[in-house]
Amino acid sequence: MINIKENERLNTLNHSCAHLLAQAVSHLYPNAKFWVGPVIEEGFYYDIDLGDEVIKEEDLAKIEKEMKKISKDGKRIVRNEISKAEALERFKDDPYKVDLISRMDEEETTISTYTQGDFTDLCRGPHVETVKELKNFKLIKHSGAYWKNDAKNKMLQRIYGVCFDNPEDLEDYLRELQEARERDHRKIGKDLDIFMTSSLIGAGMPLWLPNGAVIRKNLENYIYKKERSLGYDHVYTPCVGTKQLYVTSGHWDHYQKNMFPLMKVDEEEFVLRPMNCPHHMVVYKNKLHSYRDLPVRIGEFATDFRYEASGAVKGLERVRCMCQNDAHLFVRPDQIGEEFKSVVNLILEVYKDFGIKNYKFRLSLRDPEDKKKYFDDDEMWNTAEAKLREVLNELGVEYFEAVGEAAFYGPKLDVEVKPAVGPEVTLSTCQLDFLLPRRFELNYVDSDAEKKTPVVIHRAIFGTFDRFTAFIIEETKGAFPLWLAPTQMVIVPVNSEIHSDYAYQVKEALAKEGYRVAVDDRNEKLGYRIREAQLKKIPVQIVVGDGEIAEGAVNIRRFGVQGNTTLKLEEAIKAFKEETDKFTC
Ligand code: TSB
Ligand code: ZN
Repeated sequence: MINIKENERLNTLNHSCAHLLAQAVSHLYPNAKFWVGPVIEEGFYYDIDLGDEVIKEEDLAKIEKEMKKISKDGKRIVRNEISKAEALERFKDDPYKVDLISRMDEEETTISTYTQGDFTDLCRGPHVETVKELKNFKLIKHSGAYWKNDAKNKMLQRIYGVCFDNPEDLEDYLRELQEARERDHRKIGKDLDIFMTSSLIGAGMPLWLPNGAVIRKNLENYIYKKERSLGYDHVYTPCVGTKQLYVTSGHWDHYQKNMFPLMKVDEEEFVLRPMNCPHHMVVYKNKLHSYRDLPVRIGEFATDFRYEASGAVKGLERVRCMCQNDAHLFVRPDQIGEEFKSVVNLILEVYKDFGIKNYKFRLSLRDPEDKKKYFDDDEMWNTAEAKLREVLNELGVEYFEAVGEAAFYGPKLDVEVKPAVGPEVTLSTCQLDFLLPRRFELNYVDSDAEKKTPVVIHRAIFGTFDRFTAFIIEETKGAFPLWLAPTQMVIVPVNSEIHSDYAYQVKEALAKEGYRVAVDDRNEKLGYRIREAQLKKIPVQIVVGDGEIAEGAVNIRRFGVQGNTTLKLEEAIKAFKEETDKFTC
């Protein structure tokens, strides 16, 4: 979908349309007060204080109608420049504008306002010439939004919209938007009973329902098998740690704003862990290590808790309670390149297995100016960043660099993907760290019998099971591959009375091989039952009738594939196993 914010013309158009929206709202709600109305990737929004009024779905049509009326009227949009003092005087009755003006740069001697008919707003511009140009718009949705994104502040009404130059572009965009909404993992997750949320549990704390749990378990098995074959050892560690643990790791100083607050138990202070690295450092330290033992690879499917703003949490994609597919690799300095390469190759292999094609590698580097955010050791940063670049170039992997996006302990390679709705997110990550092993005083005995400090590579291939599942739901639109689908096959006897026994025999044979199979022997028409299985996106539908019984066979239809094939039951099982064994354990 087009990024409206980054297209100059559409940016101006949408910005102007935000003013048109505000003007219409000012007509319909005379007490309305306006906060900000920025352009975003998907169009624009305006945050409005309507006192106690809450915008409802049906209000949007009413506001759109008023916008159309103003647009037809065709007033010019006039820019004026006034001094900061004048602006403060002019808007003195509007606390929101006073707040904005007061925070403007002292050097900003002139402030611009834009007026169209009876409506004036503060704005840097630019805008279109007349409101007549604002014809092809649509108000998309509304929500509550805390003033300045702070839950302690008043809840404002946010109205979203979008505007184009011509009706065709608007129509195309709305169609794409509809498709994206259909693909949204929150919708599919609900329709297919994958996960739920409950205010009683809390924002950002999704519950994985049985169907979701099957997917997750299979993802765990899949990656566990791969990691075992690469020499990883898996551990289980608690999802709390003492405050001291996180003081030692440096998270307490650098990551506290992302952490849940302290808990006091007796005289000890604990935190819910936001990351597992400190625990894994302690595991490494439990044993003496020789240079010959390295790399030591400690993996865990580990639950973490992070503070995410309530407005930022999103389905399974951005949660407050997550499970990382985490590992910390303890390597000698001379092993960094090989091990980093092995992680990148694992990422590439996994993405290939899942058919993920649209992703970008991002090499996140520190901002050398930002001494507060990053551990201060120029040599460490320069060496680490150079090493990662070197390996990426050697592998011929395409990537872009992002300054100021590194973790506080080192540079990292992230994989960025675009969800159906909303901005890009990171899935996989691989991070180099020279700091944590020093903080925990880790060592290994080198070939010269000297104690040396290992380097740590943090890596999460799926990122979290939560985010990866969200992404896979959107990639597949809920039509999961056979090995991953919650219900893999449904057996439909042609006639429930006559063919059910055989259907259950087939089910038993498949279940014995580990497949998740259901029988649909309801007293409904065959076509209806097949259609319903298709609607549920079940990968395999098996029809059995007289012919199949006589031959010991099954008639197979695949989701999204035209036609069907008949195979002997043993042959069918062999074919299914060939397809799924690679992914299962
Ligand atoms: C890889 N210490 C490292 C670890 O060893 C670490 O925690 N890295 S992280 O902060 O980047 O998190 C790992 C992955 O978790 C990210 O790449 C991202 O895919 C996922 N993730 C981060 N925050 C959230 C969240 N709020 N909801 C869901 N997944 C998240
Ligand atoms: Zn880590």
